[in-house]
Amino acid sequence: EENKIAIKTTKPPPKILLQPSNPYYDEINEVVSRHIHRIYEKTKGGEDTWECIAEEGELKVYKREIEENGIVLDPLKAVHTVTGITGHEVCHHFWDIKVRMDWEATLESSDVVEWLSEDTFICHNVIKRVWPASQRDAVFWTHIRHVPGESDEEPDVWIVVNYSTDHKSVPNGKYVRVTMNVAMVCQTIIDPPADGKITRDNIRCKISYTADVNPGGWAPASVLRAVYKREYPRFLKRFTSYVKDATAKKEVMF
Ligand code: 18C
Repeated sequence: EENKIAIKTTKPPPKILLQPSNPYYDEINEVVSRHIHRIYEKTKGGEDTWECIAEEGELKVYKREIEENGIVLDPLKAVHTVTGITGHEVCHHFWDIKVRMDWEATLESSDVVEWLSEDTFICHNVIKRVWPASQRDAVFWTHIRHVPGESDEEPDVWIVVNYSTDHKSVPNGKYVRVTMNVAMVCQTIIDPPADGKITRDNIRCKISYTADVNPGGWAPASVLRAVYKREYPRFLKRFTSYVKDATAKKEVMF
């Protein structure tokens, strides 16, 4: 109930990007830079430490099995290339909570807890219950950013990071609290046509999605791994086709 009140009294987004005076500023910058650097690290041979759990066309989903005190912490990463959409469009739809429930299949609810700036807010996700485990929730800041390419040859980057935090208006206790560090990192590739008129056919988005999730309390490892193996590829397919549909008839948002 406390949560409902917090949501009703949430102020509209401030029309200003994240400022150095914001108490989250340093943490957000640090976490975002780590994710951005990761895409430039072309680790040779690194792939064999990742196990491919799904491959379908351009989509590849990998995991690494890690358990700590019986809790599954498997880091997950996925790469995908999708034609007809830009990184800005992918990130916008991943970040915008107004459309989240249109593509999220594993949530019961998702609400804004507090706006920090135009590009950042704290939200509360209640995740659907998976039998026989207890129901989970998550509180995290979500931040969207456009970053210039590292060099002249590198395309610009659009990124969204969802990173767990605490908030007084969503006390821990009703559900088992999941923690996460999730990033959607995108680069747009344009193959200009001979006539110079760029349409959606000439655009590709290279997506790298990573999820480090701690399920909180105990959950049966075999069930959890089976749910992840089914849900992450499903999410990536469903979400990217959602973005394609949502943008198809609109002007390209570069
Ligand atoms: O990144 C995604 N969504 C973001 C915006 O909402 C956000 C959310 C991340 C969710 C992290 C995953 C939470 C896992 C919770 C563990 C649950 C324990 C269950 C115990 C099982 C024994 O960053 C997209 C996220 C895509 C999610 C893929 C995996 C999530 C599995 C969650 C289980 C819910 C299953 C619901 C089954 C019903 C399906 C119709």
